[in-house]
Amino acid sequence: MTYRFRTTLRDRDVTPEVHYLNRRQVIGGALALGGIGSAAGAAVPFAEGEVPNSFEDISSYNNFYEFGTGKEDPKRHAGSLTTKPWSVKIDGLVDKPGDYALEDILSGVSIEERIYRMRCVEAWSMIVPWNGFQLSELLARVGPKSDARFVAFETLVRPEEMPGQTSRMLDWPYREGLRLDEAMNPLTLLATGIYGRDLPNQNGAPLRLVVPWKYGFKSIKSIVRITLTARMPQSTWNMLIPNEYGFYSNVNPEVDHPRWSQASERAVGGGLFAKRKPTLMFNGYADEVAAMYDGMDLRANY
Ligand SMILES: Nc1nc2c(c(=O)[nH]1)N[C@H]1C(S)=C(S)[C@@H](COP(=O)(O)O)O[C@H]1N2
Ligand SMILES: [Mo]
Repeated sequence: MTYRFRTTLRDRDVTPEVHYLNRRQVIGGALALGGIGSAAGAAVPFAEGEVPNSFEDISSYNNFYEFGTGKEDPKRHAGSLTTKPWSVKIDGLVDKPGDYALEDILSGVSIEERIYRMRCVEAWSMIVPWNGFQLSELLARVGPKSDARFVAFETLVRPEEMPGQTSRMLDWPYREGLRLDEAMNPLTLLATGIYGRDLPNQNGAPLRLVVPWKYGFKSIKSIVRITLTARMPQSTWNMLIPNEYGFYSNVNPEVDHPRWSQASERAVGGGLFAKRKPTLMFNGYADEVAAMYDGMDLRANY
C-alpha cells in the first residue's frame, strides 16, 4: 500500500463539495427506503466525524485492475476509456433480454443521491456520495423469470484501452454476482456519478454496481453485461483465491481475512497518523440487510 502525506488544508475545505453536501442528507445506518427525502423515514446521519471523502480522494485512490494494480494507475490510465456509446447486454432468465443502450436504461429510472460507506477487503475505507438508481428498477423492467435466483455482471473487455488487460493476472472479463434478493435490495445501486458529476472513468464509468454492505470488490465497474441465472455465478476473486474471497463477501469484523484482521479499517484521507475506525457488521447496514442472511452461518458463507 502507498501512503501520501497531506497538508492540513484539504480539498474538501476549499471546494464547492462542502456546499454540495450541505444541501443533502447523509445516509447512515438506517436507509430511508425509497431514497433520500422520501416519506418512508428520515435518513440517519453517520457517526460523528464521518465525513464524505473529497472528489479528489475518491477519484485518485482506486482499485481497477483493468488499468493496473497500483492505486494511482486507474486515474493515470483510465482517461483513454471510451464510454460513449455504451450498451449493456441483459440476458439469461429474463422476459425482455436485449442490448440496451445506456441512454435507454437511464430514461426509465430515477437518479438519486446516496452517501454510502465503502469498505475494501484490504481494510481501507471511504465515504462516497454516489448518484445512481436502484438495480431493482432495471431488473423490474426486464422481468426476471421465476426460476432466476442470481444476477451475474461483467466488465468491458477492451485491451486497447485497458492496459491492465494485456496481462493475464485476472481472467478477464472481471466478473461478479449477487443473489437475486441482494440485487433487489433497495440499498443496491447502479451508480452513474459522484458529487453530482459524471462518474470518473477510474471509478467505473459509465455504470458500476455499488453494494455498500459487501467488500468493495463486489461493486463491479464499467458493466457491459447483466445475466439472470438459476445457479450461483462465478466471480473473479473467488475464482482466483477461493479460500480468501467468498461469493458473499459481506463486511464482517468478526471474520478475518486469512492474512489480516477485518476488525478495523483505515479511513482514506484521514492522514497517516489517524486512528483506525472499527469496522461495522455489514458495514453499518445490518438493519437493512441482516434479515436476508437469517439462519445462515456467516463464517461458512464468507
Ligand atoms: N471491473 C472491476 N471492478 C472493480 C475492481 C476491478 O479491479 N475491476 N476493483 C474492485 C475493488 S477491489 C474495489 S475496492 C472497488 C473500488 O472502487 P473505487 O475505485 O470506486 O473506490 O471497485 C471494485 N470493482
Ligand atoms: Mo477492494
